[in-house]
Amino acid sequence: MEMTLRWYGSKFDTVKLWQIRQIPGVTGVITMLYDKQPGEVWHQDEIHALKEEVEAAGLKIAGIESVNVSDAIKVGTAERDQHIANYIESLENLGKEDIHLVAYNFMPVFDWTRTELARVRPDGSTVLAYTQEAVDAIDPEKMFESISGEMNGTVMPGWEPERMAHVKELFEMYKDIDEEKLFENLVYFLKAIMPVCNKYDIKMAIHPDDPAWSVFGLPRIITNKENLLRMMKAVDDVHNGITFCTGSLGTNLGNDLPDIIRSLPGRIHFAHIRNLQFHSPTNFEESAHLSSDGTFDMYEIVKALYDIGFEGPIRPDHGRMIWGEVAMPGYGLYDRALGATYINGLWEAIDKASKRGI
Ligand SMILES: [Mn+2]
Repeated sequence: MEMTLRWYGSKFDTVKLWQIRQIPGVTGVITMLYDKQPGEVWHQDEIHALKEEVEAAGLKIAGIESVNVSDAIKVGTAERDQHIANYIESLENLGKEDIHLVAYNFMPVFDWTRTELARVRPDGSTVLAYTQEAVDAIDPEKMFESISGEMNGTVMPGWEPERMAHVKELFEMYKDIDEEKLFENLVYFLKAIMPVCNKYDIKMAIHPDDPAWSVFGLPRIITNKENLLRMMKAVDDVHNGITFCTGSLGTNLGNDLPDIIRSLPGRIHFAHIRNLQFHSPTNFEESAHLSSDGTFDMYEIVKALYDIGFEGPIRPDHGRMIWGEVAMPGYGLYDRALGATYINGLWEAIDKASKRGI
């Protein structure tokens, strides 16, 4: 296991590399070229410059989150093959720069959905939250407007104003796409990129849908154990793997997180760990990472990752906004640093107990 933090680049992130370097046990960052639109080629010199910047701060690039997949690829439009060719070129350039992990998602229109970005908890911290009632009451085209005021002036991944300006057209593109068609398009994409992934040993790690059910009538396919296993089988190559995100798969209380981890040995390449506190099955908020602050048993989750021999990067996923910090919602320094330290503590205890045969 390698402890990491997501970093949005010096142009966009309020958190600095030198600050990340001071979190005990954090050795790498998960980052990307944030100026790139889905479908564009990532050039080797651009990747190289990013890598040099990170390494100059005493850290390494542990993986890319994300090389985004364009809507043309997800829908399967006429532009799809050109965008896949560009994606392959980007992977090739990442491979040449010795980067071997790429996260991505296959969610239509919205990358992830929350209805509040700053719900106040009893201790005064603020967190991202979701209520189905709020989603049902809102016109999807107004979704961006409704939450953009809470973004603290930042640009949140998947909610770029340029994309959101075309949200009506995006919905139109997906109108004939059901879950089967979306799955077929995912398999088409994966089969096309597997040769370059094999050549450079690049592990692809799909991020689960968040929340793990259909939102605004859009299809969702990466939602549970059955679908994950189906995807693994459809392209049975170690480079076709998963970002195990507790906060996304865990939105569905029917998902047994440690059990899903144990069913995917060798195919989980990256882990996002956060906790959620549920008020009802469709009303939840993100909590501190600690088991007792939310619904998930973090010990059991980390233990399952340990037991399957997980060797990839972990990053504490969204954290609370605490201690007066102003940052991108979910991506402040302080609570993620606490999360990293807590997860490192769990890992150390599990590792030592295991080696002593306890
Ligand atoms: Mn995640």
